[in-house]
Amino acid sequence: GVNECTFIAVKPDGVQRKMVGEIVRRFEKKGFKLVGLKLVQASEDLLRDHYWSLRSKPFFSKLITYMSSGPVVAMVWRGLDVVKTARKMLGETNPADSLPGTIRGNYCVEMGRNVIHGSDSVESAQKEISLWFHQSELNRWEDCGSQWIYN
Ligand code: DAT
Ligand code: MG
Repeated sequence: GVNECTFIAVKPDGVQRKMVGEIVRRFEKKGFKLVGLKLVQASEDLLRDHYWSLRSKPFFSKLITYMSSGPVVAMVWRGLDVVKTARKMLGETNPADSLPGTIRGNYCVEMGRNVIHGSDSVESAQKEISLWFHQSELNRWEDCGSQWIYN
């Protein structure tokens, strides 16, 4: 629904490559509402919790090293079907399979440096938001543009 939220993170390579502005711009211009944003150096413990479902994969330890190699920009975005739509905006997990126009399709080439994270379901979004943000860090501001985005 309209009140759905998703967790988006610009990964360390995206921060290093100065892609934060471009990524925020895309979500803003789409019509989604920013409800949380911070620059964080994630601990390995946090990242292991975040990627818990992938713990038995062969690339897991490399993934944790990559994700803890520098700060990430953690965000919460809200809007109609934002979880699914954000995944479309990101592209596929493998940048090589991502269509041009998507973030991964436009700006990266390898799975191990794919620039951005987005929750894959409403349930994982809720888990990830509570893992990365305190309730007090989420801002319920009134968006004066919402009447021009929703009818
Ligand atoms: P996504 O980030 O598209 O949700 P995922 O949750 O399956 O993908 O995996 C998390 C991250 O792990 C992904 O962004 C990049 C990395 N990854 C996934 N599959 C991989 C693989 N086969 N080899 C190397 N890295 C992989
Ligand atoms: Mg995932």
